[in-house]
Amino acid sequence: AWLKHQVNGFKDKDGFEENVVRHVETTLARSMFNCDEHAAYSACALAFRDRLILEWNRTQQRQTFADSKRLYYLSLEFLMGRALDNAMLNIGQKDVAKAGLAELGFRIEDIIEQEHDAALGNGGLGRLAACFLDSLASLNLPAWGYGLRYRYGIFKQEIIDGYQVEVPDYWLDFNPWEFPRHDVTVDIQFYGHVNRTQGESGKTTAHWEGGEMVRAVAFDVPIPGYATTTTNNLRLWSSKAASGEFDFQKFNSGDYESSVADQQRAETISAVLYPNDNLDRGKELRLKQQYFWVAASLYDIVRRFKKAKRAWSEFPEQVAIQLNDTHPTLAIVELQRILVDLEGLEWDDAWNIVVNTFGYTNHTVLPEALEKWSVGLFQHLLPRHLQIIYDINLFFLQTVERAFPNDRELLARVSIIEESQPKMVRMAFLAIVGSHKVNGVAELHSDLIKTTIFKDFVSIFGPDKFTNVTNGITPRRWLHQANPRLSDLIATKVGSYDFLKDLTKLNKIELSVNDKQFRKEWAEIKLANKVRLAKHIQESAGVTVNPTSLFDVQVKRIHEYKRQQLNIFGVIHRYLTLKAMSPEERKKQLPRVSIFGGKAAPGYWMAKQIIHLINSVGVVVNNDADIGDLLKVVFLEDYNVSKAEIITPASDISEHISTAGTEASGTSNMKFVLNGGLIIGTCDGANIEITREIGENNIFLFGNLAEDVEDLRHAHTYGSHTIDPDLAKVFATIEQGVFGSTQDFSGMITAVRDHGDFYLVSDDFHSYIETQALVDEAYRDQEEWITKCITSVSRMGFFSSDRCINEYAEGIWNIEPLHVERDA
Ligand code: 26W
Repeated sequence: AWLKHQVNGFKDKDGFEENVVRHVETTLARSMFNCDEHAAYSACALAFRDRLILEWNRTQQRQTFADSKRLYYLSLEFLMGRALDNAMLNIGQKDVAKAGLAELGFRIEDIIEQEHDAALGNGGLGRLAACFLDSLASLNLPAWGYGLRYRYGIFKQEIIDGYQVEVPDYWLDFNPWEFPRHDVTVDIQFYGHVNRTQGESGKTTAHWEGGEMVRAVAFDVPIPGYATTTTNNLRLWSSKAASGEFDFQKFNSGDYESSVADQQRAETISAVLYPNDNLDRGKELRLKQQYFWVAASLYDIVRRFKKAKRAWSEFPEQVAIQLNDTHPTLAIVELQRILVDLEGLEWDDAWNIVVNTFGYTNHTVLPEALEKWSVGLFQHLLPRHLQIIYDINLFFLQTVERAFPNDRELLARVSIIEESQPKMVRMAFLAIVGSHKVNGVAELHSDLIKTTIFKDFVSIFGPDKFTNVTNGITPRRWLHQANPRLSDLIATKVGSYDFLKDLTKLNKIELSVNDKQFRKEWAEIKLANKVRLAKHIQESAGVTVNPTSLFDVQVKRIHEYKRQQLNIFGVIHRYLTLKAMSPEERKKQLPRVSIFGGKAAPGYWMAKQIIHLINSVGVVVNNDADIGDLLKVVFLEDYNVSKAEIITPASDISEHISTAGTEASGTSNMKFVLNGGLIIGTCDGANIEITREIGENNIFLFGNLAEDVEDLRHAHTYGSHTIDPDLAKVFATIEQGVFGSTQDFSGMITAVRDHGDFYLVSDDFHSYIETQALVDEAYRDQEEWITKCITSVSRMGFFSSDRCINEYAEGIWNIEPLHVERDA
């Protein structure tokens, strides 16, 4: 059955080698004698790309012929990581490549290492989009991703003297995975003004005129499904000057420089990914990026729909568009504009189509992350869109008024236009009004949006419009690719690799939980993964760690709500406790390595202080002869997808310790447990469902609950606020200068002690320390620990992104898989 759905790959290793050699000699114009590892990677990638593009073509033909409903996933971020390993595994030819490369004198691991990560995303939201693409293709669902082809993805992080330094990530030098489509272009309008004309019927039509044009050029990235021929498409738009805009007049009259400047200004739109995660800065260029990408994508989608010559009313039966957070919300307005202004539909008919087409996923409740754009900026950049937003709002408020007469406060609360100084467009409200379904990304989060930020909309639209789809991760990349030995071991117990297609099959390994040989191999694999990470730590951070220590990992974007400060304060407490012990007592302690990683937004001062403190603590602790192996503190530079593939399988315990109610879901929590690590966490996001699935004996939960957060914050502000005594000692130590400059870390301390402790660091400190002690105790009993790990993995089936995508497909998109049979 597997073979039937296999990509038409290389016949054997000789066939593969032939292709590689041909690419080295022709595409790369080098000789095999002069082929280094990077050239070998390039040729290998090109050889696989050739196979993929043939399947890509067939998939597109099949989908066009079937003429069934398609999903378009609009995301400003796709955090793809590397493509080669994933392509080889998904089409089932890694062994062929390994043998072929060996004959050519290369180790496949070294070749895979040559690839630059495609890092077109910040964190959770971007990586989720990438997992979704893998699942959509693997489930044979007709779907396209649409995004921006940034010239610079997320910055590269360097740690210099303990501080984060940002370096641009120029990754497009050579990217074999994209196909430029110079024939697929759309000219996108900005600025200008609106004119109205009256037709014979008396109907007025709006015309958006003047302004300037920027050209969008499509770049296609093939997305291979696992063990299927389906190869979907990710279309990324790149900006350049529209031909009329590159001023040949200027050029010819010798004003060469300014004509080049125009060109560069157009290219600026897709130049750089905004490095803020969960913070809206309201920059004009960001709004330009959003419209540029949304308008090009919609033009493309509408063009494809029109080819089939159906009635407009059938649009929502052919097209589903999912908005990955509010970043693409303008798509709602743009489709309404196309239908009313350009296609001449009546407002209500058009609006019906729009609402039935869109779904909106919310990924955060943090108020500072909710997008708002000033009315003035809109008026300037997109004058017609602003008018349409005002009309959408007017009709919406009229229906609210009819249902809730005389509730003026309600109208003000739910208005898409915030009547502030200056007036603002609330994008989340627009997204809700313009979609037929709104979903959160974990149960608690979906409940919270219904009872807090979107409460009024639940009364207006009814509860059915709001739903939950708990996030998931692709087991292909996050188990099979990142942890091949564990995947192989699991396969021996499941009887096949079917669990990679249906992750609930993992439950079969629970039958082997007492199998001695199985447990032994399990432990060996974890240790080997830790040895590999220890080597990486040595090479990148220069710290020697003992792989038999407990590896404690917190890797994610640095943010106060994620509470890396709680973790490092806890580490300092551990250090003080160890220092206070007699040498005999110390010998009884369990060695631990605290591993941190993650980027801070360049303008996020507090997050940068946290990084600096972690590094400063590391310098002191790692060089303290009293401590030795008992405690090491490591900050891993430049955390990204490919580093996550090394770190995740090597963790014993990972930290998911956000203030309850702030982390919408988290997805790395799922990755760590799937790789046989346990977690310490708060009752937040998907931690709660992970607990439900794996059992509360297999997770270390601590801290206050989401329902109590508001009262605690209130008490900090209006009552007396006493700091936990152990935490106070930690603060005193920092303030004595034990970790260097006291001034540098004062902001972290005062935030907790003097400024209301918004993230409840002190409130949760004691519970955190106690729970960490339980972790130590549990780890001492290795047999019991391994039982917990195996049991947990066996119960993680629910967290596959395949399950998650199936829920979207049935509950929101109403799309079906397209069956593929290869005619050999
Ligand atoms: C406008 C600035 C901005 C940029 C990015 C605001 C918000 C974002 C993202 C929505 C932040 C984000 O990545 N959220 C994360 O989404 C993941 C996938 O659903 C969740 O697992 C994380 O809990 C959530 O923080």
